[in-house]
Formats: sequence, structure tokens, C-alpha cells
Amino acid sequence: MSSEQFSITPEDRFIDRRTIIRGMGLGLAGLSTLGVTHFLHGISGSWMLQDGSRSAIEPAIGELCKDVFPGQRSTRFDIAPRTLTPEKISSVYNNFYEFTTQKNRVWQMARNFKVDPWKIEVAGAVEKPFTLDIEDLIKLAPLEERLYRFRCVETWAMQVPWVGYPLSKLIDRCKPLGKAKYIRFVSILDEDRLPGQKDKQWPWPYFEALRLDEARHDLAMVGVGIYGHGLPMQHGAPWRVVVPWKYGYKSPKSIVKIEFTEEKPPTFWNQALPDEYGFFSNVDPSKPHPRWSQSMERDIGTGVRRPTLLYNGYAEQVAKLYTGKEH
Ligand SMILES: Nc1nc2c(c(=O)[nH]1)N[C@H]1C(S)=C(S)[C@@H](COP(=O)(O)O)O[C@H]1N2
Ligand SMILES: [Mo]
Repeated sequence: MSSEQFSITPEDRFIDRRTIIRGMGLGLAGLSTLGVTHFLHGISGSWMLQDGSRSAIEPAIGELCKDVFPGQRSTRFDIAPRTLTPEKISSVYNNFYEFTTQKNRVWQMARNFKVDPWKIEVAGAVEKPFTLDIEDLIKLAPLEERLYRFRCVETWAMQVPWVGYPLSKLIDRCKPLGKAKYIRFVSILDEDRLPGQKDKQWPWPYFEALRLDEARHDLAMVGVGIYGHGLPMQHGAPWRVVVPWKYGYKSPKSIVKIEFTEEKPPTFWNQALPDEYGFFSNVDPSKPHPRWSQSMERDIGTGVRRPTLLYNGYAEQVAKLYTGKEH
């Protein structure tokens, strides 16, 4: 990954400008924070791109489980006064190396990707390994909508309304054994449909992991939707993990396998660039990346630069996970 200070293309700026013009037309919606996400979605659902095509906000899951969205709005973790990032910005600026390393092209390359059928293998230190169907995963617990901060290690940040449920509910369903200390996630491997996986400088498939107590924290989510509907492919359909106090790469997308382990598992970015990316990767303004500072971040919706917050603003909730422990 590289710091975005060096990678903003003219096209990104074009999207920003167009969105600002559009935002003026939306009036209050552009300033909205809480409680209006579905209103915003309704508008952005018919938003047209300049070439006449629709914005790639169609849920990749299609008709599957449509009845369970958008879920119940939860205000427990609200992050006012920061404004919601418009869907038309976050859905065209993505990191998903399986498709491409160009953030503004992921949504275009991903929009015809079919995710149905999709199965999730549960393995390792569990009572009994099994396979879960995506429909069962989506319906495993009541869906909630939570507005979270999200901070990429490259220094860009956003505030988005994820739809899902606590990861702890999925963990309980997996019935891990007492000796399990870590949970590991493996993303899809399909070189024919994921052109980025032909680039052998990366150790495909994408794999990530959390310590089990981190994964069981109330803030860690199974993400199955965003902005009131199912995930579009560029955000990691049909499901992903969302861990808002860590850098974005700790929130793996399009997961096909969960494994419980006793030993700390290797992770994709740590394996690829061990001097740059560690296991815990908690957002910390005082710990610079070897190639850039982490003290400031840029909001992709407003363009505003602001100080980075320890644990991405969730210190009150998560700092205790790390007292007297490795972090
Ligand atoms: N499988 C997979 N998961 C991934 C990535 C990826 O390239 N592949 N990129 C990560 C990074 S670096 C970030 S910042 C977030 C971006 O999520 P978003 O595109 O939904 O905003 O996804 C993370 N999860
Ligand atoms: Mo990232």
C-alpha cells in the first residue's frame, strides 16, 4: 500500500467535485449525520454516473435476503458530530487488491461479480467443523445498522453505516474450543474472476486474523450490508468483517473460511511487507508508518484533514483489550 498523498488521481478529484455539486442539490442530506441514511440511499440509488451508467451500488447478493435489510438502526456507537460519508464517494474509492490496486476502478471491475452461491467453511479448534451457507450467515442474528469511523492505513478515512451484527454471535455459532485463542479469516481465491490475483507479488488468497477477545468485542462486526442494503461487491460482498479501531486492512472482505487457532496466525500484509504492517495494527497517531506519518487523516467525503484519533476514536471502548497485553 502507499500513502494516498501520492496517489490521488485527477479522476478522484473529478468525482469529489461532481459529488459536491450533487451534494448542493441534496441540500440537508449532504449535511446529514444520524437517522437519515435510508433517505440518502433512496437518492443515491438512482444516481447516474457521467457515462450514463448507474452507480455500482446494487447489492451483489441480489434478491437474496432482501427482507432482512436495512436492519435496526443502533445509536449505541454513534460518532456525531462527524458527517456521514456519501455512498457515492465511498462506493467508488475502495481497496480490494483482488480486483485492482486502483481505488477508483474497483467498483467497475467488481460490479458483475456473482456471489451466489456462497459457502463459508468453519474449521480448526471448534467442536465440529461445518459449512455455513451465506443465507444462514446473513440470518444468524438480527441485523443492526451502525455508523462507524473507518480509517485506512494509507491515511484516508470515512464514516459509513454498516449493516450486520456482532462478530461474537457468529463466533458462538462456530462453537470454538476453550484452547482457541485466535480467529482467522480467508477471502475468496478465484484467479479467473479476480484479475488482481494474477499478480504473484501478493500471497493470495487474502488472509487476516484477530485475537479472540478482540473479535468478541461488541464493536467488531459481521458486515453484510452498507447504506441500508446488502454489500455491493466493492465493499466485500457477500460478507466481510468490520473492525473500526484498527487500520482498514484488518477488515477482510468476501470471506470463504473461518478458522480458530491456538497460535497467532500469519496475516496477508504482514507476510507481504513485515516491516510495514504488524498483527495488531490498531489506529495510533503516534506510531508512524515507516514511509509516512499517521498523525493526520483525510476525510474522503469532505476532503477535510484532521488529527488521527487513538484507536480511531474508540479508545474508551477498546483500550482495555490491550492493558498488560501485546498490542
Ligand atoms: N479481501 C480483501 N479484503 C480487504 C482488502 C483487500 O484488498 N482484499 N483491502 C483492505 C483495506 S486496505 C481497506 S482500507 C478496506 C477497504 O474497504 P472498503 O473498500 O469497503 O472501503 O478493506 C480491507 N479488506
Ligand atoms: Mo487500507
